[in-house]
Amino acid sequence: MSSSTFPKGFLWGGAIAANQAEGAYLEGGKGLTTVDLLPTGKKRWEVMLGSVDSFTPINGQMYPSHEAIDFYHRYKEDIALFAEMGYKALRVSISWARIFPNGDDEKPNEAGLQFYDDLFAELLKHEIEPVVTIAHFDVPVHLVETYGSWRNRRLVHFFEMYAKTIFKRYKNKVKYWMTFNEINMLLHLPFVGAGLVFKEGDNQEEIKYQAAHHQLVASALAVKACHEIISDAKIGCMLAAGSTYPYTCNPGDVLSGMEKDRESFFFIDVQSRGEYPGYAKRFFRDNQLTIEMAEGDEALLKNHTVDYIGFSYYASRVTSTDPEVLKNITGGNVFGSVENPFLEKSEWGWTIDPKGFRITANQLYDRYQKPLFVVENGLGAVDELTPDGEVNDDYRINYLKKHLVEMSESIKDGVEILGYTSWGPIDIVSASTGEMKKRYGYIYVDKDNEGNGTLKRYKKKSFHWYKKVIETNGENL
Ligand code: BGP
Repeated sequence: MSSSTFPKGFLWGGAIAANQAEGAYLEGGKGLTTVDLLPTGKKRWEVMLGSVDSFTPINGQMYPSHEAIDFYHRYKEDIALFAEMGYKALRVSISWARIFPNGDDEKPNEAGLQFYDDLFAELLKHEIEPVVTIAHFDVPVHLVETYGSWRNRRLVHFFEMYAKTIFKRYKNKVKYWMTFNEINMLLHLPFVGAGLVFKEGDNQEEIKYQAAHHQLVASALAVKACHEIISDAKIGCMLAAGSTYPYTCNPGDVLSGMEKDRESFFFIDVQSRGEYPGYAKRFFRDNQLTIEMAEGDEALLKNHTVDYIGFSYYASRVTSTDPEVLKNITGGNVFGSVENPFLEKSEWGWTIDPKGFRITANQLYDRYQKPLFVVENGLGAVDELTPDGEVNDDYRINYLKKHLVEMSESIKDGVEILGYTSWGPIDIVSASTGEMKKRYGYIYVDKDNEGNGTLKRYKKKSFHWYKKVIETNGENL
């Protein structure tokens, strides 16, 4: 019997985020978070870009994260389905505002702590490892309104307090942690990545990199605390990854591709190598950005680097120096990528590039020489539930199969990968659109964009396919 490429103990599973799955947005003592203020439609993008400094009144309006798919009440049923698929791991995030409703509370909210205690216990009952994201785009609104969110250094202290609280509470249950989800998203969607709301006259670039510095320091403090409190834990960073291809072999395009990748690598260079790279210092100089750093920050960053590199992969990117080429930027992506004429796209215009997955994994491993963890990958698509409750999502099986083949090629290349938690193992709210229509799951949830539906769960065709993949440890893809 041919042995599988995937190592024994490979962490097969799925990934969700509190704000996209839980619902119960004000239940159990939870405070409002930034994501609770995101409507659907055009306004969503304006808010995500940090360009809206007043929010439509929240009470009485139902926003996508308010109910989501009610995972808060249904997690036992959903975890039983994940266990039926044979999951070894489930990536979830803790909602900061369930633990500290205002973010700067003197004491944590016990009901919030208890909820995740029960959730992790349920996972462990099914022998599923919790893989926990400490911050997945949801900042307590009070921290935005009172301190200006991550532009304010006070956030470092509040985050450290939050991280230490959950490490102490869950140290016997959770051994895999990561700090900020897609930390590089801060540059592109500043409200989503860091709760930033810009005012008239703000130097937005400087505020974004100052907020980034605060998050990088907070991340290092969390790494330090995690190693002190949970000696056998692994704590990582998390990057929205995807290698950038030059549109032509014109050296200008190649240089542009390198610089585009460095926009994202900057965060991981600091979190994994422990210092600001020279190109970042040049960028600050060339753009007259003054980043305030406190005494001791450099030593902190140097001494508390991450154990692994977590990343999401959805697509590769393309850049060019030709203004004509730059005119056809693909829709729906924040990285300003131009169309790749060699590749297909999803219904939301996201490039589909399985080989890019192997390129990206090799590039990250070559750069950091630390274990990788694929904590997001998947296909958002419009699924059709037939009258007899079937969803024949061969297109999703096809997408995932091709990506898993390339991931196995990466492992054959010598890339060490801890696990693969595909994004949205169950249909949840889409981050960019706030809609249910963009479905990723192996499990269909009966809820539409308007919030109608029974919330009933249905196993899609891909449910049975992925179950087999896990059963055979990826042997017959
Ligand atoms: C990443 C986020 C996830 C998830 C994913 C898919 O940026 O980390 O939260 O949403 O994108 O994106 P979308 O839901 O917009 O299709």
